[in-house]
Amino acid sequence: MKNAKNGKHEKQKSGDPFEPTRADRFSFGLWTVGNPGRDPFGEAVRARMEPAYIVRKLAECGAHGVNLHDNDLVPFGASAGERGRIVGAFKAALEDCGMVVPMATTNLFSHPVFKDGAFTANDPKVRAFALQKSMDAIDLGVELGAKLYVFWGGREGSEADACRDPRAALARMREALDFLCEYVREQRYELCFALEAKPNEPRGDIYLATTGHMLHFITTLAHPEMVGVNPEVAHETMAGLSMVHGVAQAMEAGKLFHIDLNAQKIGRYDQDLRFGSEDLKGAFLLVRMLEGTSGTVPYTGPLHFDAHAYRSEDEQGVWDFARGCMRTYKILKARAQEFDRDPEVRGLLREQADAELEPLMQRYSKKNAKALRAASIDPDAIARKGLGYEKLDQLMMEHLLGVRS
Ligand code: DIG
Ligand code: MN
Ligand code: MN
Repeated sequence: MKNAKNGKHEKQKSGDPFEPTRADRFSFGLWTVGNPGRDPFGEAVRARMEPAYIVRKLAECGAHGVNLHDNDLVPFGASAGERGRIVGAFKAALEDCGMVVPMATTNLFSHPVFKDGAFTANDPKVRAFALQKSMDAIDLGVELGAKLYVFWGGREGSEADACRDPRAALARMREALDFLCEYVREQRYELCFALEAKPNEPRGDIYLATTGHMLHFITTLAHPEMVGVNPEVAHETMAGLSMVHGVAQAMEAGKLFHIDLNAQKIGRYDQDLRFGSEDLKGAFLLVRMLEGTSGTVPYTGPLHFDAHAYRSEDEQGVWDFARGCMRTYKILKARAQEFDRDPEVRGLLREQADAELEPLMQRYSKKNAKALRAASIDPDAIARKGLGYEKLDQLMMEHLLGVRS
């Protein structure tokens, strides 16, 4: 497996167009493939895997990077000596396998101290502890080469909503993020933040529930230029929203700093399923937008699968899951390229241009308003015209189903 050139592990070229390569920028969190299968109704079904082992196996699968929460690597309360030894072994595995750490984050949800939240907790000592832990975890992420830092406020929420005014929660979240932005600037770290929304679970309601909420919240921060979003398929779907529309708004705002890819059935708990394994049309349209196959500017950040194997699986099933995430992404990318090259599709998508009307609407002026009001528009004629979307969607389905290329 070793490449003579630099001793790094290179994928054997199998000729399979859907085999992942480093260039695909696929990443997995230690907690994803390392998920032992524990759930609220049952114990772990898989043994714990050492981080260095996960790095080697992900490299074999063709991944580019591995992400982590601080405590995925360094146990809570580990001594400085233990931290040094653990981080050293992890760095050696990364170096040996030619893997990188695109993103890091803090576990602000497992330890009971965070039972009322972290940055938004009513107890100032909890909020202070969350900042201490986050600064340490940011140091670790930067030491491992991360350029992105995710904040998922898993416990930032409520059940008994009289416990705090939600506006106080927002103010505390802003205080914490502004503080940590200043920390990163003072340390001269090359690091951006990405905020991840989720509507509920583990809290009855989580503040800043969707990517749309986050996009507004970012505008209220002291350093909004340092902060973007990390939308997750399952979380937007849990909120009953379109992931594609949320990601589109983030891209349009220049705020898609990271993305959590997985799959989800609507109306369920956070399933974090293998990418593309539910809502295949949604996954296709998401990949189409991320890859810009219709001619739009593509997303160039990490493609992170925040997902885990079914509890039914053994370790082999975990690697089947990881390969499935990446293969499905690459297959959908190829299908989207074919779809946007299809002459019939392009004909249906050709923009209805109107050289007279459009300039009048693009900028207000008295002259434009007068001309617009004078324009002759026949609403009944327009209403009678079909738009061909049935044909367009059927063509998309046929590309997806592989009967049209
Ligand atoms: C869950 O969707 C969250 C946490 O796993 C982590 O903080 C974040 C990073 O992808 N996603
Ligand atoms: Mn999730
Ligand atoms: Mn996530």
